[in-house]
Amino acid sequence: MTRSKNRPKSKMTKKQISEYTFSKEEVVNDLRIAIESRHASLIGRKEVFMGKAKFGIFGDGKEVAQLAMAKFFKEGDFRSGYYRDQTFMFAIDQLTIQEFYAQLYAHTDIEAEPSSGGRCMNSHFSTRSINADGTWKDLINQKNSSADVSTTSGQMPRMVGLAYASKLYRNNPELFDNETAKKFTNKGNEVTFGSIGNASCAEGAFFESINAAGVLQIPMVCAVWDDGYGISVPNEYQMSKNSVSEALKGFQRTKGSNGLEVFTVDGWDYPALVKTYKQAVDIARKEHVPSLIHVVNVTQPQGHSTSGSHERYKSKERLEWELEYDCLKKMKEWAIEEGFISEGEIEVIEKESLEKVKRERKAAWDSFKASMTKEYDEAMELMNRAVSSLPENNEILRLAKELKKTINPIRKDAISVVRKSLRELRNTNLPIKTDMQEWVKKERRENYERYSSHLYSESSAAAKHVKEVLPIYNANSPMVDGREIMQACFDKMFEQNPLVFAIGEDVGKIGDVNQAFADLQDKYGEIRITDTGIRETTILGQGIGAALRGLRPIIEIQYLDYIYYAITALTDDLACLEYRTKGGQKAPLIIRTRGHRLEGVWHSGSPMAALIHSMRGINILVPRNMTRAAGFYNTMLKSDEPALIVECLNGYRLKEKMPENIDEVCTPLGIPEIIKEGEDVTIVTYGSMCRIVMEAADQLAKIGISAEVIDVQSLLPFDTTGIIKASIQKTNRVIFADEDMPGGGTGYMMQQVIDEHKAYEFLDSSPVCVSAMPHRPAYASDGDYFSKPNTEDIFEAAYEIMSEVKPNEYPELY
Ligand SMILES: Cc1ncc(C[n+]2csc(CCOP(=O)(O)OP(=O)(O)O)c2C)c(N)n1
Ligand SMILES: [Mg+2]
Repeated sequence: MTRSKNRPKSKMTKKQISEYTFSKEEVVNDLRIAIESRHASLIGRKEVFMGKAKFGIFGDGKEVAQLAMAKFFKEGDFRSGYYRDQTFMFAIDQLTIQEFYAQLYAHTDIEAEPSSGGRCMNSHFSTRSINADGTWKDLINQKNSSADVSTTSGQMPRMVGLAYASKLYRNNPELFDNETAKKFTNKGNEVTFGSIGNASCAEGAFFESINAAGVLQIPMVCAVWDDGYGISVPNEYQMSKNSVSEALKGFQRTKGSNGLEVFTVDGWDYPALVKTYKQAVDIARKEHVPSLIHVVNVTQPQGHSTSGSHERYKSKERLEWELEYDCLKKMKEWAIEEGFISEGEIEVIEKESLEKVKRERKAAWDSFKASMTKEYDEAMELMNRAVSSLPENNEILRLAKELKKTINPIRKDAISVVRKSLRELRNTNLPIKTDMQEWVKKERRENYERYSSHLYSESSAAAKHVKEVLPIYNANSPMVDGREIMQACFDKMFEQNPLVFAIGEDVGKIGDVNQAFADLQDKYGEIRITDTGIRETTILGQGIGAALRGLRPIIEIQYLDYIYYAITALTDDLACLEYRTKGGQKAPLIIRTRGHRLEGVWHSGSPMAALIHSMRGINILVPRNMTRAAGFYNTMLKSDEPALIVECLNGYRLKEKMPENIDEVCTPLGIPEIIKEGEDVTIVTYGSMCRIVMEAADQLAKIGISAEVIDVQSLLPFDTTGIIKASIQKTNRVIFADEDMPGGGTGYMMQQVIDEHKAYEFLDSSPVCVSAMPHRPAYASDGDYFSKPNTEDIFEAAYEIMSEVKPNEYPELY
């Protein structure tokens, strides 16, 4: 291979120089992919400016590096990347140009747009891991991409987890012949390929992930596409030393230490990129050592996205440099110089590629338009009939005309006019009214499927299908500490299912801070019950990635208050995973934590509303004791959905009777339990508050007030059978009580019961919420008493209601 004098010197470091022989066919094919990808970007931007798509973000300028990345990506491997990776997806044959455009237009059919069924902005890539019935595909036989998120660095924690799964599969001998594992792994040889933008490396999740990868020693090869900017902000504002690889030098592994391989290579230097990737992937696959490949001098020919133009923030010199160092230009020059291709041949490829991209774009647009035609035609027909049925109504005529002249009508246009027309038909009994009503109902159903399905699993393994199994006790069932119930439950899980593993701060050697995993590391090995660093985001990421690859993680967040450190991974990634892929991926991850009452500002939080409203898509379970908690773990393990299980911090030393069937007990989701029957007032609560409410109920009973106490048990899903409404039908009065702030968890419960379940019709008194003070709880017992709801508060809330009903019997207390 000769080097031209004119071409700048490669940035490859010495260690990167290893042999790789290119074939003509390979180079020509790569060039063709890159050229097609560039045309796809250029035409994509025009589509947005023509108003056919709402927003566009493209991978131009990063084509060549992605060809190199794709070259070493094998079946079973995973990608965790971001919106610049279209060329990679084309090169691994997991995205067609037509599909690329289908996503730009938001085509809702997964056959047309398999990444997200039209739910995600363009350039959010993913492959489908699960079949229509919710069962796993053989991921070991396909090339996989986990589902992108828009948030910069959101892909990083999951990247760690996907790579961590290979480590678990390689190091746990019990999984070598496991039938399930065979769908996901060949002895842990799979590599996870990542990508991130230079500016996004300034995020905490990036540094946490790099550190975790270096500590864990996992097969993760992460590229940084460095175009010098994050939208308009240059590197000097983003990164120490202006360079992520410079900043990360201390992470470079050395003899006898862990860490990463850190490479730097130019984004226009095709052979150097290929060699670098070869080396990094070889190391990852063989040794399970991670790499960071800092791909520098990358360009962005069209600027960041369709939202602006880069002329506003790039200097003339920079723009000129970008033209000169455009990776396509450089790759072509190299290929000609090396004799792989002639200029004439390139011209032919350019022409053919442009034609192909235009063809595929048109096919995507035609198919997108056709998917709307049925609704439009149906609505138009209904409107025409409405016009003739009610000729004197000018509004219907106006709406019909409006629909008729809409250019490129979308579903909203069709449905909106029919809904508005129904208002005009309200006083008639015309057949068109019934037909329109039926049509709107049908549309609601179909559009629910298009835009709102798959928030939770829709398979036969959905958590809601797991049946309740009650605990069985015998005459000799011992009373034990709550933590022993948990320990017995986990012991059985590890024994019975080799795919189960647990990680978290202090869960390994000491068996968690409350010892529910005590002795289990000794019994099942360090690979099954593992200590981690203090890094909640990547603990979550380890769980998500491993669950995406068929394992059954139980990951622990040491205290509920610390969950905020993992909130982005929870809300942006896990909670919307099944939704944003329209049922294409799932991560049945169990998140274990403990919360509610204990001591002080950061150790007794119960921010349930914050979680309920940021984590739709994850089940949120709040057992009042450890037996119910064990039942939830068993339920979730039988299901294919993720859950957050919040154990009661003050429950580990309380005595409970050990069930005989601890490995079988299943607490059902969405089914509250009436823990005390009563007639006068229903008190709805959960978690540690159950004991306080029960104490108050006993005290109320002494003065003749009969409270019915209901433990909600699961907040998401919430009372799916109407038990609370039925109780209110009996008592006609209700109190919602929890430890969250005012308007938080209680506000949510009240909305569910009064608004959603329509229990207001049975109420004879105003519903009452008892919650904590609107600040974090103060320290020590008095801090708890004056910050959180206590027995007296509950007693008095119920008393006050009854005092309004029977003032003579219950005169005001004070
Ligand atoms: C958490 C978060 N913050 C901000 C944004 C808005 N945003 C989207 S892309 C982007 C710039 C990213 O730059 P870089 O990482 O260098 O990637 P590039 O687009 O240059 O390839 C920003 C600020 C976001 N999507 N997510
Ligand atoms: Mg950038």
